[in-house]
Amino acid sequence: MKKALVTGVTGQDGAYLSKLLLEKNYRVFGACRRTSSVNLWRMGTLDILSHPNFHIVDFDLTDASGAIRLLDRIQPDEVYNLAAQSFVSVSFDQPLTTGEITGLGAVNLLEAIRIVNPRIRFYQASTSEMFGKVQAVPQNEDTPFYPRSPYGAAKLYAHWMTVNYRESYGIFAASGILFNHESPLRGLEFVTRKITDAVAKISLGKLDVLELGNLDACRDWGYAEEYVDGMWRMLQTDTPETYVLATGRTEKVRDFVDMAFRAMDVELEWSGEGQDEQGTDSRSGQVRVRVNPVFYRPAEVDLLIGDPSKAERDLGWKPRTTLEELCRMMVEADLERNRNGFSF
Ligand code: NDP
Ligand code: GDR
Repeated sequence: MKKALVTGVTGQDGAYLSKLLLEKNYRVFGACRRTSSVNLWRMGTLDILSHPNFHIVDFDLTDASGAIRLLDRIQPDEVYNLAAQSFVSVSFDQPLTTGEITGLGAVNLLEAIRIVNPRIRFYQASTSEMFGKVQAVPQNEDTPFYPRSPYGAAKLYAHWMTVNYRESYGIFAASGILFNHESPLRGLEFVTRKITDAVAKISLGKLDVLELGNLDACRDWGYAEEYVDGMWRMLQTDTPETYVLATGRTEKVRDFVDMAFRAMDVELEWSGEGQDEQGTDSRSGQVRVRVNPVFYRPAEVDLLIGDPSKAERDLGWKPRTTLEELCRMMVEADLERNRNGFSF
């Protein structure tokens, strides 16, 4: 039976990946950092907490000696590093913490692998945020990087260190440059889930207006459950490489807002521009969406659209769920949660 260590297991991807690995008959060690409140709801939703092959282990990514001891104790075949301070907005307020966790944290694991057992395979959760300011469209594995946030810069450091450990020490270290991927398990701070949760609340009469920042940013949004399968595939090849996972379709934040309201049979009419823009329910005349400059970032990534053809060719990986299907799935999950009186 193969053993995998998954960092960031309390997050969206960690939960989906653990479920996938358990289905593939792995023994899965989910690494959690110590917090004062329990944060196991995603694993609970996917019903993996009581699985006999699933084990929660204590680990903070910033703890270098803890990484060595953990790998020595578990002796995993594969390590998936999904832990990060992953919210771009917060990285502007906490650049040093973000650098320590999101950047240096990956090197703690790479070093531990080098010291404990260089045959352990390593996956690094890299990101389209590394492309940042548009250098080419669509973006692929050869597109130059230009990160636009402390988060993007920290991830770029971790990405290059992954490549470096691959080339310097022959470690099987793969880097997945994943474009935005969403699901009903997405954190409420990210824009898609913020929108679908608000749309559910508005339709249940629990909220009047949704406030957002830049509506013109374009993102390539896919379905998280499909993307974790791509991560696994990257560690099953003969040679470690860098792969882009994306859908190849880009939409504006405003278009996702329209899509989510349409899932509730509400058509929005847009008026105004920039910070004065608002969306009105065409039937009731009520303002439902308003721009609030507080949600703008010091520097924005304007246009992300990925070219996943290398992953398609080498890994047989392909996105299947359309953005409309994904958006509807998220709205329906949020309706259900809000009807039951809670949303995480
Ligand atoms: P989440 O924000 O949902 O999860 C992040 C995870 O990292 C949480 O489990 C969190 O734990 C953990 N974490 C944070 N700091 C530490 C630390 N010091 N020690 C140990 N664990 C820590 O992210 P996603 O699941 O969406 O993303 C997974 C990874 O993929 C991240 O690295 C992200 O940056 C990257 N990525 C995500 C994309 C996306 O669209 N979702 C796209 C490209 C890359 P806790 O619950 O304790 O906070
Ligand atoms: P992103 O995701 O920064 O792409 O990073 P997020 O959903 O936070 O933002 C996407 C775009 O929406 C714009 N936006 C808003 N964003 C948020 N969060 N809240 C708002 O109110 C709002 N209004 C407009 C943003 O400005 C941005 O342009 C995500 C994370 O998962 C990263 O960890 C990951 O690496 C990348 O995706 C790929």
